[in-house]
Amino acid sequence: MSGFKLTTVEEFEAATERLLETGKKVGADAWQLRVKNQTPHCRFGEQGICCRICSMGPCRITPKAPRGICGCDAHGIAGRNFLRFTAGGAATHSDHGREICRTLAHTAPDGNYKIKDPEKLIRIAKEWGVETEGKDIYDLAHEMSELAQMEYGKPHGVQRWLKRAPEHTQKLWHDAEIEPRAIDREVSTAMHMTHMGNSSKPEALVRQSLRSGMSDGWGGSMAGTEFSDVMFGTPMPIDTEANLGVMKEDMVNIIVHGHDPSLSEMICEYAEDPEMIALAKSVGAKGINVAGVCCTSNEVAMRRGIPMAGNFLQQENVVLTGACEVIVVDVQCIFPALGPLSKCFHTKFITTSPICQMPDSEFIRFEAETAGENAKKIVRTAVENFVNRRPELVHIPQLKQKATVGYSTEAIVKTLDGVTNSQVDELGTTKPLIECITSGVLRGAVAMVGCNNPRVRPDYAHIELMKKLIANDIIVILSGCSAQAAARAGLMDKEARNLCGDGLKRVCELADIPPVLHMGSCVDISRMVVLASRLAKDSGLNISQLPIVGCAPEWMSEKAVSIGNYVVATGIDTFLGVEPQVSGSDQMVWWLTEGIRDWVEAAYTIETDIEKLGDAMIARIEEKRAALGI
Ligand code: BF8
Ligand code: SF4
Repeated sequence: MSGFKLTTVEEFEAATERLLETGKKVGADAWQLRVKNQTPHCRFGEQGICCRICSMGPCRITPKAPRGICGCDAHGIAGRNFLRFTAGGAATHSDHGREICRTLAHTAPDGNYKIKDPEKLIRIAKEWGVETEGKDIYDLAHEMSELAQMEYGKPHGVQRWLKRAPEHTQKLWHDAEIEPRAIDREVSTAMHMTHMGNSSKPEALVRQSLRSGMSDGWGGSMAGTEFSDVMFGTPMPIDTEANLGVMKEDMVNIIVHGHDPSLSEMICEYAEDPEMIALAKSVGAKGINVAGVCCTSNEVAMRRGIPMAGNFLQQENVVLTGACEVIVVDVQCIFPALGPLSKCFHTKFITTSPICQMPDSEFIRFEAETAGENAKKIVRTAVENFVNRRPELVHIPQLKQKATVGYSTEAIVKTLDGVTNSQVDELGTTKPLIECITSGVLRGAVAMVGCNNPRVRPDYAHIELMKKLIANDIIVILSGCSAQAAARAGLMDKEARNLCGDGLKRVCELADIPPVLHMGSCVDISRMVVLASRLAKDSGLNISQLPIVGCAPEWMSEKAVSIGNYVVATGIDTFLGVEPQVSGSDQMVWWLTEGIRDWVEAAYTIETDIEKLGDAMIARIEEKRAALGI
C-alpha cells in the first residue's frame, strides 16, 4: 500500500488540542469553550416551537400553553420557522450566485476577469435560446449576465434551468406547484407567508420551503456554479494537499475563507505576482503561500490546486498556528470570533464585502471594477505583516494528505468515457456509470454534503460514513466541508481505493480516480442534481428510481436546509445526521419524512446515530436496486 495511511479523527483532535494550548497562552477564546457555555441549548428553540415574529410574543409552546397569543399552534410555529430557515439559506446561496452573474458583466479580454470556458458559455446561451452565431464572446458574456440577473426578479415564468431535469421530474414540480418563479420572489413569498397572521398550515409551509429551496438549487446556486465555471474554468481533476500542514513556516501564509471565487481567484493571481514574491523575499520569507478554508477553499482547490487548510470548525485553528499573516474573507460561514482571536496574534483579519462586516477586522472593500488593486493591497498587507510574527507562538501541526479534486459533472463524464471510449456527444454520456451500477459493480452513489457541527464529533460522521460506504461499493460524491473532511483524512488520495469493496476498487483503478469524488463547494450541489438528471435521462429511469441518496451528517446552516429541500424535491432521498428544528411538531416531522414523498417521490430520513444512518442509506440503496430488479 506504499505507506499510505488515513489520518484519523483522533490525530485531528490531538493537533487541535495542541493549538488550543497556544490559545490558552495568549488568552484566546475558542468554539470548544463557547459550546460549553451554551450547553444545554434552549429546548424550545431546538424543537422549533418558539415564535418571535410579532411583539405580542415571544410565545413558546408547552403542554400548559398549547397556542401562542394569536392562537398559532406548535405545527404552525415550527412550520413557519422551518420556512424562514430555508428562505435564509436560499437567499444566501442565491445572492452569492447573483454576485457571480454581476462579475460576469465585468469580464473583458484585458480585464481582471476573463472568459476561461467560452464553450460552456456558448452551451448555456444555446440552452437559453440566445443567438450565439458571430457574436464576440465578451458581448455574449455581458448579454448572459443581464439575462441571468433577470432570473432573480422576472415577473413571469419559472427558472430557466428547470428544463435540465427529466420531463417526469418537471411534471412533478409543476403538479406540486413547487416550480420556482423569480428567485427573489420565492424568498419574498416565504417571508410574506410567515408574517404574523399568514400561513400556519404545515402543508403550505412545507410546499413553499421546497419551492424556496428549488429557487436556490435550480436557480441561484446553479447560476453561481455555471458562470463561475465560465469565468474561472470548469474544474477538471487536479492534485492538491489538505490539512493544516499545508501552511508553511518559512513563507507568508494567506488564508482565503468564505465562498465567492471572485475574491479568492484574484488573491491567488496576485500571490504569484513577481513583485509581491520579491517583496516577500525582501522581508525574509521564502515566498507566498495561499491556502483555503471552507467553500472558498473548494473553489480554488478544484481550479488551481490551491491547498485546503481546513473546513468550518478548523477556521480558528489556522489563526492558532501563529503563522497566518492574513485571513481574508468574503461572505458566509465566517466566525465573528476571528476578530478577537486574530488580535491575540499578529494575524490581520480582513473583511471585504458589505454583506459581511465584523468588528475587529480591517475592511478592504472588494469590487469587481477594482478587483486587481484590491487583491494586490491584501497580498501586500500580508507580506508586510510577516515580520510581525511571534516565533514563540508558531506551531503548524504536521498533518497533511494528498488529494485529487475537481470532479465537476463534465469531469466525471469525461473520466468515465475515457475508460470505455463511448463518447457520444460533446458532453459525453453517463452510460458507463450506469452500467457499473446496473451490473452491481457499484451498488449505488451517495452525495454527501454539508458542514461541521459541534453537536456531532467534528468530521467523525463524515469520515466514518464514507469509509463504510466505499467498503460497500458505494461511490461517494462530495461537496462543501464534507469534501474537506475527506481530503484531510486522505480519502481523496487515489491510494484510498484499497479501502473499497472489490467493485469500487476496480472502477477506481480503471478510471484512475479516488473512491470519493470532490465535486466542489456548496453552490456546486447544483452539479449533483444535474448529474442525477443526466443519469436519469441516459438510463430512462426516474431520478427517484436511481440507487442514489443524499446525506448531510453534520449540517448546521440555513443554506444546508435549503440544499436539503432542493435535493429532496429533485427526487433524491436525503439523510440527516442532525435534527432539523421541527421536532416540537409531529405534523411537520411527518410532512418532511413522509408527506412530501407524494409530491416529489423522495423524503428526509433523520437519524442521529451515525452507524444507523449509514445502515439506513445502504438499505435504501439496496431497496431501490431490488425495485429495479438489478
Ligand atoms: O456553504 S458546508 S459550513 S462552508 S454551509 Fe459553510 Fe456548511 Fe461549510 Fe460552504 Ni456549505
Ligand atoms: Fe406569538 Fe402569534 Fe406573535 Fe408568534 S405570531 S409571537 S405565536 S402572537
